[in-house]
This record gives sequence, C-alpha cells and structure tokens, in this order.
Amino acid sequence: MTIKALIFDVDGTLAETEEAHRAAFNQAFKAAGLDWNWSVADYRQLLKTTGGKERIKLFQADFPADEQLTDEEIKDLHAEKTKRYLKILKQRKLALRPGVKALVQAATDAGIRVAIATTTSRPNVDTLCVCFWGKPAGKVFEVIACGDEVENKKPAPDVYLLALERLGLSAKDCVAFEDSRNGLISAHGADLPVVITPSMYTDTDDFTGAECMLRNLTDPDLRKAKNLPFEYPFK
Ligand code: XBP
Ligand code: MG
Repeated sequence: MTIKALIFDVDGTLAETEEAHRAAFNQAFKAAGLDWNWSVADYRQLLKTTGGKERIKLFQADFPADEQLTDEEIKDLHAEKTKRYLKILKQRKLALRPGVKALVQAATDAGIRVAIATTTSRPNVDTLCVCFWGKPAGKVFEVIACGDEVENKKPAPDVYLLALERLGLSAKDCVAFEDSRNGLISAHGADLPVVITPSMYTDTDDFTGAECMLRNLTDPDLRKAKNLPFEYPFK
C-alpha cells in the first residue's frame, strides 16, 4: 500500500522550539509587569496543557481572584508573547531536528503530500518555515491546520481531523509525526498511526501504543518500521 500523506506536528517535532516559547512567555510577563517566571522545571509541567493561552489560564487558576487575568488580558499577553517568539525565531538560533528536511523532501519528491497539524498559530508556523526553508509554510506544506482553527486543542483529535478533511484523505492513508503524549493521543483519536520522536520536554512522556518510536528522523529504524504503511526511502 502506498502512503498518501505525512502529517507533522510543529513544536518539538519539526524543531526544538519550546525553549524559544518559554523565553517569549517570560519576556511577555516581564513587559506586562508580572513577576512570573517559568523555569525549565515549571515549563515541563505546564506543557502538559497545550496552547499558550490555555497554559497561562491554568497557571493562574489557583491565584486569588483579584490577581487573575481575564480572558481578554490573557489574549493580549499571549499576543505579546507571539510577537516576541517571532522575533526570537527570526534571530535564527534554532535548527530543524535531524532528518526533518530530508524526510519532507523525500516525500515531496515521491508525490506524497505533506501537511501540518499543530497547536500553535499560523504566524508561528510561517515564520518557522521562512527561517528553515526560506519560504512560508504554504509553499512547503500543502495543508496546514492550526490550534486556533479548531474548537479543542490536542489531546483532542480536532486538529488532525481538520488536516485530514483539508487533505481529503482518510486516516488509513496517512501517518502522523509527533513528539508528545498529547500529540499521540490527538493523532490516535483521529485514527492515524503515529511515529514518535521524543523532544527535550517530552522525553519522559508515556508513548505506549505508538506505532513507531525513534530517537529522531535520521534513526535507521525508520527504514524498518513494521507498523507503518510505508517504506522509507519511499518506493
Ligand atoms: C505545542 C504547544 C504550543 C506551544 C505554544 O503543542 O503546546 O502551545 O508551546 O504555542 P504541540 P502558542 O507540539 O502538541 O502542537 O503559544 O502559540 O499556543
Ligand atoms: Mg509537539
């Protein structure tokens, strides 16, 4: 059977972006006069909630009522965080994870479609693609489904279902690439088989049930993964 599309998560899967997200959150907090600072250890816990706005909301859930930001204030704070995240990305200090570019290229060359299913927002995906591919996301990936376009973020399946709908394909013809347990649950919820490449913040996640676990996408095991509907290099 020939695979028809690969669907990639962004944060942690295409690149180790979470330290840039964390720095952007902390910069935005400081600029807003908040004395919040998320450490690496804090962020490991906080990442269990997907989506920046949702993460902020949960973080302050136990604060006294008069110290909690309203949804509108969270929206503004998150917009400032995105501005700062884009600035950090443009400084080009990040890199794609090993094997990502080669796999996307090999798929494209073989006529296999490539798509994105991410929790983050479109400007973040576009800037990341400009930094690493020299072109916006729509010129690299045929379909892009983002967190703010769906009702429920990962681990709900919504964003993968949206990617499948836009591809016009059924899950059995596609494979998802993820780095986190929330991503695995989301993709499985859409009936997709999943290749996991754990990232710096998800290396202790429980990946039970994943069809394939790899250190990264240069792992030779990608060539012999038995539970996936493709052979790599694509034939
Ligand atoms: C990644 C995320 C994102 C980023 C921040 O999840 O949860 O929320 O940390 O993105 P996944 P925004 O890789 O599973 O998609 O601040 O833009 O929401
Ligand atoms: Mg991820």
